Amino acid sequence: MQTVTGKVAAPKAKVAIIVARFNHFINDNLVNGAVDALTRIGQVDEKNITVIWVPGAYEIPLATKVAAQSKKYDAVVALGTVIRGSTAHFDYVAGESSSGLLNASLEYAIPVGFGILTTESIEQAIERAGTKAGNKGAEAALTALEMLNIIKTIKE
Ligand code: INI
Repeated sequence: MQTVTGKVAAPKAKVAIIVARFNHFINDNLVNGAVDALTRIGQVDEKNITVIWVPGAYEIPLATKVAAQSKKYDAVVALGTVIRGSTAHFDYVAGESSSGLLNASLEYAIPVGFGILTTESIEQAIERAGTKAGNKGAEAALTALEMLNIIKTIKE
């Protein structure tokens, strides 16, 4: 029997963090968590991390697709916050963002760490952005690196 598991460290990886400006006071913490996890745990060189700001979560899939198409990055970390209480079109923004990211990931076979918070309230978002429920930006970053290593191993 052979088993494939992914390591997290990817010292040579080039990573794009694509993040929404909407709710940026929360997203700033997701970016900090992602950069910390990429560099401290993933051993990614800080000069190989590019942070790309887009208007909102709805725009993240397009930027992800273009980033993947450019072949400049080995992995993408998508970060944003969609809060149900603040928008009538929560389901559209959250749903389209999520399915658009999956689509880009599958089309270009590039790992996309999904760090878009979808919460009922601002409090829940804060909890997931570096307070009592951890930092989803860091989790998404580590997942992207792990998938990058798994894909590499599968292809070998
Ligand atoms: N964008 C977000 O990232 N989070 C939200 O909660 C949100 N709300 O509440 O509407 C949001 N809307 C903007 C959207 O992502 C687009 O930028 C906008 O519709 C223009 O295309």
